[in-house]
Amino acid sequence: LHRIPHPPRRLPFLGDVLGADVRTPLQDSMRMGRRLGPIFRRKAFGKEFVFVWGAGLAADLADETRFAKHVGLGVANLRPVAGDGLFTAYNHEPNWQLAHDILAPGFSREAMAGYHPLMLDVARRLTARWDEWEAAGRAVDVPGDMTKLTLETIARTGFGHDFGSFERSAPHPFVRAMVGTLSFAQRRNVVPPLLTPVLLRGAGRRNDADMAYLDRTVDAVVAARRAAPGSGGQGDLLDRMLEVAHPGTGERLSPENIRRQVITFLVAGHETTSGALSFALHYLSRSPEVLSRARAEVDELWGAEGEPAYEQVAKARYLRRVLDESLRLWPTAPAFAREAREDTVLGGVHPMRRGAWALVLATMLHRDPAAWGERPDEFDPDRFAPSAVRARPAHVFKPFGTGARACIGRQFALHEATLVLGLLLRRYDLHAEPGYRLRVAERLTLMPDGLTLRLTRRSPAA
Ligand code: MNH
Repeated sequence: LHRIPHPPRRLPFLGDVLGADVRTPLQDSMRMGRRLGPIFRRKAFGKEFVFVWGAGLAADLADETRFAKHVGLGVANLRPVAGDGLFTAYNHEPNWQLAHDILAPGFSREAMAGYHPLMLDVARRLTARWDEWEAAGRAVDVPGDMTKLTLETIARTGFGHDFGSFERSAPHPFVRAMVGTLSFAQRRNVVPPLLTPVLLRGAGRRNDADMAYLDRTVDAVVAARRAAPGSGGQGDLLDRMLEVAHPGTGERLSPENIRRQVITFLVAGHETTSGALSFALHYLSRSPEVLSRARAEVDELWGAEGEPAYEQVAKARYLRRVLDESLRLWPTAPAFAREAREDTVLGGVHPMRRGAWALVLATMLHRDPAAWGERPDEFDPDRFAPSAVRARPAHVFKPFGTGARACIGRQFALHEATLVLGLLLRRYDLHAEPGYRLRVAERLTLMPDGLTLRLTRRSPAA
């Protein structure tokens, strides 16, 4: 451990909290990482965490024979909400493999093609709303509206449920409860456990109320489906949860586990995609050349009118690079933890005991000059041109995590986000607010804070 640097001034008991802000633990860690290098330690309240962001070390941690997902920190703090749902399950919990095998076919190409018309329908609701805002000359609330879009998308495609987000002016209470529990889980990382009952008492009570609200909402969604089996059309995620037995063992998910899975998918299935779309719109609004290239591609592939078919979405390669580049700079799930399966030596230098773990800072890994060159902070989608990708080492782009526990919804998110970005570019010119400087809000996930854009309808024959 002595080989791993840490900040110079440490306070007794409190640790490395000088200059730290409880609202931005991730961005504080990025600053520390810039000073201390590719692996560093950070201590808070008697607990010490190891952070890794160097390309070589992160690639070593991606070795699935020696390392696995670690359920710790923010992820562990979500256990009261998400239990042994897919995201928060411990590797050894039997419900992980069971649910993974039952749900994975829900993300196959065929399943995705089935979701496509519903995704289009939700996108239409967004543009109907943005048309009104445009006509009124008002700026749109980008993260707010992207959250409406992605929540409706996962709720309708996965669970046949309509939250009616676009018919509301305020966020749906489900979103407020979700943001509450995510923020609470993050704050529990930065408050000493012994003081949590005192410092977070009021917040703890609100959190209990938020969790109860999430449970009630989900129970109602499940009850509605049980009352009307088959209403999920050609079989959605909820049908799989309720009706599909494990292909090998014949085992099924328990009602309590289904509850945890529904919460998991409703939350994991929209919060990060919303952030990804929002960051991409921010960069597009500030990069006219990128925008016109992406738009030209969409015009050519999808035509000026009408809706793209399922297969046409993945063909928008340049637009996909825009999205990848946004996820490089601001991976909206900004860190993930890896633990040693057995005693091992990280990078041939740092001994780790079985069970020891480190946090991979994806935001910094994605800016390591060793992999990304001398100007890693610049937005440049051509970094994802095939030749550039081939020239880079493996395991340096990890917005969806790594290994067996990587994101199950990756294709879902990429399809949805590419589709929506394309539709928006085709329809509107985006005007950044002149005074806006990107601020990143943290609640375990990342979101551009206070981002608004003005729109004008594109002239049809542009
Ligand atoms: Mn998703 C796991 C990022 C969209 C459902 N997701 C992960 C992990 C990352 C991640 C990183 C791994 C975390 C860890 O190692 O601890 N996810 C994203 C991002 C987007 C995203 C950046 C959008 C952009 N995720 C989605 C969508 C869904 C989803 C959409 C569902 C429809 N993600 C999950 C689930 C897991 C997960 C479920 C847990 C998988 C497992 O452990 O088996």
